[in-house]
Amino acid sequence: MAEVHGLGHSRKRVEDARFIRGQGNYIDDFKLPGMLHLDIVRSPYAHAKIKAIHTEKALATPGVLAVIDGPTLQKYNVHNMPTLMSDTQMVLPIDTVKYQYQEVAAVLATERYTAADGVAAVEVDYEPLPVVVDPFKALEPGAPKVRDDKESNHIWHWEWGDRGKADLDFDAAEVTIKENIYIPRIHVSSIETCGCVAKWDPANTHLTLWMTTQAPHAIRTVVALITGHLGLSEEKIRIISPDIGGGFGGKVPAYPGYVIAVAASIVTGAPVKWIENRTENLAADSFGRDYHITAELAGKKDGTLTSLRFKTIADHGYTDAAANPSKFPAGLFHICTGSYDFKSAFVEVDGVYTNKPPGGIAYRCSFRVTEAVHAIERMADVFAHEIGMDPAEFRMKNFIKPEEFPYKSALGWEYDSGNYQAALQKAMDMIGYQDLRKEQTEKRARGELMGIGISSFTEIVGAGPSKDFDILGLKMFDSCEIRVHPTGKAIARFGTKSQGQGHETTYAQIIAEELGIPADHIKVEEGDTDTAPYGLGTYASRSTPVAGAAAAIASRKIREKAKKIAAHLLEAAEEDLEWETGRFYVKGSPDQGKTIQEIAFAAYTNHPQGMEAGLEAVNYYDPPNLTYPFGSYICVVDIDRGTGEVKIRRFVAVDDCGVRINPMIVEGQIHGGLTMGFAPAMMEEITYDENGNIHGANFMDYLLPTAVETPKWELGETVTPSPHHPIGAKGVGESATVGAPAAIANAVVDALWHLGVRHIDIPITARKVWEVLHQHGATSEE
Ligand code: MCN
Ligand code: CUM
Repeated sequence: MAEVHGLGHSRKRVEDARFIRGQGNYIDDFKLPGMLHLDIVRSPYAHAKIKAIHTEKALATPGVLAVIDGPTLQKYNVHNMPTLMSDTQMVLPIDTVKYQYQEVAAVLATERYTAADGVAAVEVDYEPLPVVVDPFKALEPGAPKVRDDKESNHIWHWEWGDRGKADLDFDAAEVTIKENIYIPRIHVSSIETCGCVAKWDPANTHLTLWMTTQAPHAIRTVVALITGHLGLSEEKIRIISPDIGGGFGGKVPAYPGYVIAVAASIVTGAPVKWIENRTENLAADSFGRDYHITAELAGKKDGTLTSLRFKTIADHGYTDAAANPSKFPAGLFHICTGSYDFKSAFVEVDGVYTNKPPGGIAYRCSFRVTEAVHAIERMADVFAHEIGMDPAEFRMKNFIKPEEFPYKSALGWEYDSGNYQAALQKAMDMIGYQDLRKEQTEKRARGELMGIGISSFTEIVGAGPSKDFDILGLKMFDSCEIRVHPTGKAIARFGTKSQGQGHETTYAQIIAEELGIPADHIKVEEGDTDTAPYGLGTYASRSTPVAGAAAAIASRKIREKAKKIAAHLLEAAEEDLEWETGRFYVKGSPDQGKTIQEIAFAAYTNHPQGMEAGLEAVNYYDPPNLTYPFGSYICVVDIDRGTGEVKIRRFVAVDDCGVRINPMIVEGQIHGGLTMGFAPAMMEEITYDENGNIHGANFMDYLLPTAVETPKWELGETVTPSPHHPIGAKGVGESATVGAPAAIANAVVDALWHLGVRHIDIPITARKVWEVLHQHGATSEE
């Protein structure tokens, strides 16, 4: 039967969990008195029956206290948990495993190394079952069934748009193009892996759970809902997300390890720590992408686009654990009309079960937007080349025009604001586009391969609007609570959770701007559910659009009250007061005024009779719309005909995220984001053999770019404020990851189009390019 690779449970494996990082308050460093450690036995098979788990040797290992398996958890009915898409995920299996590296059992021990030794000593008898890893094969009649509890491997069908109208526009089109575009499975590689410390206090029946989560409140509610029957109600659960060392979406879902640690702490009464190593992180946690898209565009010979049809097969692994808003099983994939004015559009997506780990968005992308952007931006280039038009001119012709905003897209989104022409023009000026085209023509005549690729993307970030957005029923608003202390200093707490985005700086700046309290007098706190106001957390670049807005609104509420106090102190009517940053003064007599610090002191020492003392406010912000950041990226590549190596010579990125709160942080976000766009475009990919053995479960096989491979980024900006956001800001955290891959892929195909190449799937490795060159008889020897 299936040949499998050994999983190598060893001490070495535990040491691998540590990776270079800076100082901080990380789970990996947590030590509590009497703390126990968990390590996990994982399946070498992608699909197998568990016939027996032999624990004798493990239990005889000094320091090993217990081996926990599925049936143990079943007694408390916590062997399964709901996914964010209301599917079922095993915490530990009762009898069958569904993917390689799936949790089979957990070993509890006094030391981390002892737990690993215990794992190595557990023997499991498996009976391998037929495996299906290809989602197309999974849909064929007679394919091995991944889930016994489901009718078939088909999870759901979702469609959006007007099929009839799109079909008519395709029938009437002068030009139609069609490509198959695969966006491979990839995995985030945060500096810290996932982990937790669960501490059950039996005397007070109270659980504290320090965990690497991007959404602490949502986790608290979910834990309360699934453990309510055990008496663990929500006020007895405190989730604290300390420094989590990067999230990138991978720390949104709940993983079995968290649940097992909680169960183990409740049973033993001791604190229990679980932390993954690098391989577990890569092989078992939520993945990103894995979309097989058949994309079609229709238009006229003069380059006018008319219609779009995208059909997608989405590989979800063995359970649908996509971190999507409930209403949108394929996320916001229907932003795929991008920056262009289409008359009609129709998209359909089918979700499929396979013997792979679950997941379905996590990788710096707000709900399938990268897949949408990659497909439309690749297709825009194919269309332009097909009709012999310059790809920049083609984009300029089809862009939604600045005066058309707010713009209702063919798939129903209302884009808030944009000026796509300005961003592309700026990128073209920065890179010297016309000269590069001239150079390309000359080089082509000499047989040299040079390409220029453009990506003019539109993002969609900032969920809520709560009318359309919820996760497991929890509405996607977000929150800010500000308390101004008597001495004019303040603390501000948020329902979001920074993972390295610098919220401590930028939130303080928003409040400073609104209230005139210096930013370094404002303490920003997130991630502790006992103190922070309820919020849905940080992902999908929603913090600035939603919690950032809440910070501005809460500040303005404080200003309202401050005005009343100032009027009282100045013995003036409120209407006669003017605000300048940090101070109210009497109209016409600017020297008669009170600073926010004086007002704050009075709020506690001399507030008007009949008014509540104190100076604080909270806002739960439900955005009226999403924000639509955008940008134009241009990439120049040179390709070696001998080796197929692609060298990125230049990469210009012009981003527009509306008003920038902190330009340095925004640039940092774009630098990191571009590198995370470059990575899957050129290097990262997780594949499986037909038996479900993973290729890419360590950093020897899963290639991450370092400073050596990463190109030099050249940044530019335009500023088109969001009309509905209180300070005109849009999100930016993911834009560059979303926009970059298409620019790189377009540049490579642009270099090869004259040879007859229309499309290359990412990652664009030297080997792949060499093979393409060879197929077209175009390597240096041919
Ligand atoms: N910002 C700004 N002006 C704007 C927009 C944003 O100054 N107009 C600032 C913000 O105030 C914030 C930062 O830029 O400090 C990012 O803001 P935003 O776009 O609102 O995104 P979030 O804070 O919600 O961060 C989430 C986003 C996502 S979803 C992923 S994935 C990702 C990313 O951020 N993960 C990251 N960037 C990351 N950066 C680091 N270091 N680590 C991660 O895990
Ligand atoms: Cu989907 S990666 Mo970010 O949204 O945490």
